[in-house]
Amino acid sequence: MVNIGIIGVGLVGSELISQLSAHISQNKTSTFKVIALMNSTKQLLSNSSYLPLNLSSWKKDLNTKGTTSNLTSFINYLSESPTLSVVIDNTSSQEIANSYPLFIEKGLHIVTPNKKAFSSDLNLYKEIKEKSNEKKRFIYYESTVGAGLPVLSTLTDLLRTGDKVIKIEGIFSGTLSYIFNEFSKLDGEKKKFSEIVGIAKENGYTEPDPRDDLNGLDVARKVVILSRLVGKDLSLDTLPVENIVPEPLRTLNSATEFMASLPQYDDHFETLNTTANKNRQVLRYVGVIDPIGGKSEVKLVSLPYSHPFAALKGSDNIIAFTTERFPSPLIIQGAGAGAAVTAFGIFSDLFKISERI
Ligand code: NHO
Repeated sequence: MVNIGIIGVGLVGSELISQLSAHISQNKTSTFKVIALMNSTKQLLSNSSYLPLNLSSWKKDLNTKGTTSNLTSFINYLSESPTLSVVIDNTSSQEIANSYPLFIEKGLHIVTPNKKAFSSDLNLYKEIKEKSNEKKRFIYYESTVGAGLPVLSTLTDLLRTGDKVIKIEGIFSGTLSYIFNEFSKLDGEKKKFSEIVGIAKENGYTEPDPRDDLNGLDVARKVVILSRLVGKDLSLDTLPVENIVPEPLRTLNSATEFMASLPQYDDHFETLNTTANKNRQVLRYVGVIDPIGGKSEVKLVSLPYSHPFAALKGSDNIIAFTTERFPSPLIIQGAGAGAAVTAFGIFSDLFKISERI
């Protein structure tokens, strides 16, 4: 049996519980057992026999029977379980990420879509990698890049079989993919930049404040994660990142003020787009990992209409690996945002761990 504790039961965590619940009810031989849940205010632990929680009433049970969240007691409960346990961190909390070395010390395996541990302090990253090797504990974080797309697993396979990565380029943000796929095209209906950002926000594709997408930090974190996996000590503070939020709008107090002021900059974005279109090019927001030249960066670029990134649709991600074995790049493309595909990535990581322990 694999005992599972889930920290973070928001959009992604709730979807993961639905996918787990469906799997467990359809597979009599399933080895997964959810024994503990936690959000920022409450936690629900099973009893001392580590019986599975009832996944059809978890929301109500967490609210009515849950006790005040306490990370120490949650982790101790999991680590004292008679079978090996996996903790799934579905938060975006730096505090939880900082505790991964402790989780590993306590004998837990980790699965997470939380980018913080792998893209913040380099020392934390190194400590986690060293401790997990030393203690033989697995830490899988496929969903941090490209949601459920097999990006990290593909890169890991290329590297461990001896391939040499020359460059990785991609459109890593579902939100920015949507915005530029809609805004920058050669044919079809043309909309204003602010209008498209507004539609993306209304449909829930953006962060509550779209500046958190347009500032490039989310893409930068993904570039740092991939660079570190390739073996480069890249950090957010040394990576060049093009923040496309117009400078005067960066200090506005609220998302509402930002959205109200964005139309003043429609002409700026329109000029960029028209210049690109004149050369039969389109605008795309890309991340580049350049382990050899050391020129990793995140930026808005103009790409020829024939480029694979130019034909992207909706909020899809695309990642191109150029390596010694794949001089014509190996390309991974597909839905890279949303709870269903993110939870799928987490769930498949869970399967990988369960097959190895
Ligand atoms: P929510 O809905 O805010 O839920 C967070 C949960 O964590 C809540 O239950 C909260 O109470 C709990 N929590 C927070 N701090 C806590 C603490 N200290 N202790 C205990 N519990 C705590 O967040 P989401 O949306 O469910 O996201 C969860 C994680 O998945 C985050 O790390 C996020 O970055 C990551 N993630 C989410 C998505 C998504 O679809 N929402 C994606 C990828 C990764 O592919 C997705 C995507 O859209 C990517 C991106 N926006 C793009 O490409 O454009």
